Amino acid sequence: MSTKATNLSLSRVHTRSLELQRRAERFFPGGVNSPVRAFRAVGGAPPFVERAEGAYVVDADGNRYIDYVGSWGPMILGHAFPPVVEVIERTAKSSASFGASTAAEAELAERVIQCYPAIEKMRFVSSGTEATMSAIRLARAATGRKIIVKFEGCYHGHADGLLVKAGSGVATFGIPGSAGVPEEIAGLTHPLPYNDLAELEAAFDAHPDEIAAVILEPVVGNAGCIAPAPGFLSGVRELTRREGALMIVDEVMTGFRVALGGACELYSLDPDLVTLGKIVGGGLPVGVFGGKRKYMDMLAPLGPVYQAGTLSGNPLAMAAGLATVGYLLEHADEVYPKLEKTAKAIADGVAAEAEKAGVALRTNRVGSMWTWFFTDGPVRNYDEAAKSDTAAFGKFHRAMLDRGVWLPPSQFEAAFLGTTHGEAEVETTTSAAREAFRAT
Ligand code: KE4
Repeated sequence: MSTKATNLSLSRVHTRSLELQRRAERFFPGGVNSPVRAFRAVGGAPPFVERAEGAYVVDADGNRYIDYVGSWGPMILGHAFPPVVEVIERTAKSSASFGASTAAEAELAERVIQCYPAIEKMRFVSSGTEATMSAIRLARAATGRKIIVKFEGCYHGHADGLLVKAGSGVATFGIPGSAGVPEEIAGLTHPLPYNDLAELEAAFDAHPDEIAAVILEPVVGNAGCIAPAPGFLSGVRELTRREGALMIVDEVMTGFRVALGGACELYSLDPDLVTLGKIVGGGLPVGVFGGKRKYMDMLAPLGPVYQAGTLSGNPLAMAAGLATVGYLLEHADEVYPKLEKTAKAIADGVAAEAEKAGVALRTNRVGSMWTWFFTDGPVRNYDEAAKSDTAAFGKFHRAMLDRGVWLPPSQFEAAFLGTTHGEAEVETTTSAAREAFRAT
């Protein structure tokens, strides 16, 4: 597949994707295995992807797109990164899974801990949801407390207690939480406004010795991208330490993304527990929860907190993660400056086109994750993000898709790019935006 800039043709056919969507709807609710893929927030039928390479995906009708979803974060080195492809092919020849320990688990763990000094011990799981769910259980066991504080618009996966005022698909569909979560469970989760330390302090005052943990996205991606206000993260650390609650930093999205050591490196954080996912698996299902040894050693078989997983530490996933994290470790000095340069050019380039077209757009970006909010005000928390004109975003999304640019299909998601995005993609994306703003 050539990597030359994609054409801006509007005559995109989606016949095959429509057929596949109709068939998929016979098997899966909404025809999808994860709600946000249904494109409900932006309208139109979702293209079905057939293959991808580098910065490009190709759909079932042969249409090419510059990809800014990147599997929702994992594809930081581009699709079909040759070392990842090669190691998966090679590893698969020795079987895909044993249900027994392998050397590869410790090899990847060593590299994760090299990037995350806050992690003294860890455990692999198969998704970000499992990682955060397990970290919460550990925090409750370690403190003997029940209440969990999260922040509105943050999404930490779909474990019952974390679907309260969550972001991502929950925000996309405008639902306060999820049906099926008993109020006895939802009531133990207290959602607060992001970037508001006074509200957090008030929560601790109202619930002395009752809050087990505060879990947060250190850079929000699931309300769209929202950066921490200066002092917010250190304030959370100070308050949790003072009040005997654990600080759980959910880096499933930001880990290895905003820096090699994620937000922990970028903001010099020392949390009690960290969760990881996405990039750490190189596109295969991997989640991590880890942190201080005194908490992690409470896990079975050493301690009383049970947690397990059939495919935890899966050999293929370990191999893909090792190839990805190993490459990032070795080439960080060139990878992260390149990502920063390209992301800045794209985010600012589109914002400039919006300004020329008189479209109200607010760009929030941290490294190579960003969101264009269709609003003229600042976006520092979920309430402000929710003021965005989601209809305008939907029109923009479709106009960009028709011009070969695949953005995350929701105003309340972050866009991502990888090391294979370059000047050609900056040019095409900016030109497509110029036309899209004119057309919508
Ligand atoms: P998974 O269970 O989807 O692997 O991870 C849950 C999760 C936990 N924490 C953070 C900060 C996350 O961003 C996620 C998952 N992110 C979404 C995208 N916003 C996954 C995409 C989807 O749900 O299809």
